[in-house]
Amino acid sequence: MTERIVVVGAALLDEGRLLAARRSAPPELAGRWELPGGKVEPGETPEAALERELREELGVEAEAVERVAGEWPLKPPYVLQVWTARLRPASPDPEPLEDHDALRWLTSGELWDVDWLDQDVPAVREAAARLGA
Ligand code: 9L3
Ligand code: MG
Repeated sequence: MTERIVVVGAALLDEGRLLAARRSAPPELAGRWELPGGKVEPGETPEAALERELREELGVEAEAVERVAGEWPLKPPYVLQVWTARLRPASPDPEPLEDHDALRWLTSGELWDVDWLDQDVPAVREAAARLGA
């Protein structure tokens, strides 16, 4: 079985800050912080998946902006890819609707104040370059 399934994560940027989301499930990931997102469904583009996941998880209308170079292994067969994203002008503010129990907008100086999932650390480091960090 060599098929890989892409999980998209969003580096959602607003006013020079990056959104971090604290997972509430599953138990082994609960309490750790991530770039919100989820699995790309068959026939879906990664950008569309990202926008759908952000709508479902956070209630926002977001737009994928650009791919962050790199790809990071998750539990097989999953791999993590990251896009920067921004809120569309009329978007509601993000709220933790499902899968998360807290959100934080981090400035570049606060980026490492949260306990990121190990898998997300290299992606956050890359995305941080977009914050001027
Ligand atoms: N995952 C890791 N980092 C992320 C995301 C969005 C997801 N930034 C991992 C957690 C799960 C799997 O990928 O094991 C699928 O994610 P989800 O559909 O449970 O969000
Ligand atoms: Mg998710």
